[in-house]
This record gives sequence, C-alpha cells and structure tokens, in this order.
Amino acid sequence: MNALARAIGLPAALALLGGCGREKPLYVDGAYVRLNPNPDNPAAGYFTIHGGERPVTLRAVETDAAVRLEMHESMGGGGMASMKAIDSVDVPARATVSFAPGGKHLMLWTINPQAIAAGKIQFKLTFSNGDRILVDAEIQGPTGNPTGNAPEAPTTGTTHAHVEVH
Ligand SMILES: [Cu+2]
Repeated sequence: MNALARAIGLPAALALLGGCGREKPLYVDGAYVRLNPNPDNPAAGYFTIHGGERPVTLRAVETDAAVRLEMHESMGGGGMASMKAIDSVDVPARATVSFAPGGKHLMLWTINPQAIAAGKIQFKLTFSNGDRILVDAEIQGPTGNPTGNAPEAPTTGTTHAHVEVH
C-alpha cells in the first residue's frame, strides 16, 4: 500500500497563489436590484463595497438601463418612508460598506424592459481615486425571484403567467 505517495501530487498552480504582494484592491460584489410590487414605484438596488488599502469616496453610480438613478439613505432603520438622497459615500480603507435594505440603497426609475427580461443590469461606480468599477446586478422581482432565465418548470406556481408575443 502506498496511499501517502499518491497524496503528494499537489498541482503546480498552487504555487502561483501564494506570492501576491500587491495592494488589496477596491472591489464591489453582491449587487442586485429588487423591483417594487407597484410597477409605478422605483426599484431598489443593493451591493457591497470592499475598501482597498486607502480610503476613497464613492462619487457616482450610473446605469444605461434606467431613466433615473439616485443614491439614497434610509433614516431610522425603517422602510422607504424616511429617506434622503445622498451625493457620495465614504469607503474607509479595508472597510466594508453595504448598500442594503433599511440603509443605503439605490433607487431606479423606469428600468429598461429588456434588462428586466434579461434579469441583469450593469452599474458603473466612480470613486474619488479614479477607479471606475462595473458591476452586474441580478434583477429580482418583488418576491426575490430572478426576472431573467425564467425556469422551464417553475416550482413556485404562477409568477410568470403572461407571455408577450410580437
Ligand atoms: Cu430610496
């Protein structure tokens, strides 16, 4: 028996993972958009910013797939009742800044129907250090189901009850 000998075949690729001496990058993940149950009301957008080695400020969020987009902050830990528009968000070094329900969020008016059908929208975040980060956000219906890639055999019933034919 020679099981130990067989276990030492480490992939050479592992050697490439250890030697990264670069600065920790600024990045964004966890982006999604939640549509409002009332289609006349704006959708909300969320994501998480992971700060790099230096503090920066998020100066703008833009998208080509909505008529209007604003950064907001909810006050008092509640829903959308008390919120205000904000112009920028500070991201301290190595900090995590979340846009999340009950706190900071995006508001999106009139999202392109094609984006909704595709289930995806792209945001461009511009930071004070010159970084411009593109992030894809999943578009979710009011209950959290993705609007794109409609399942062929839905398990939740009648969420996709209408079909448009052109
Ligand atoms: Cu808002």
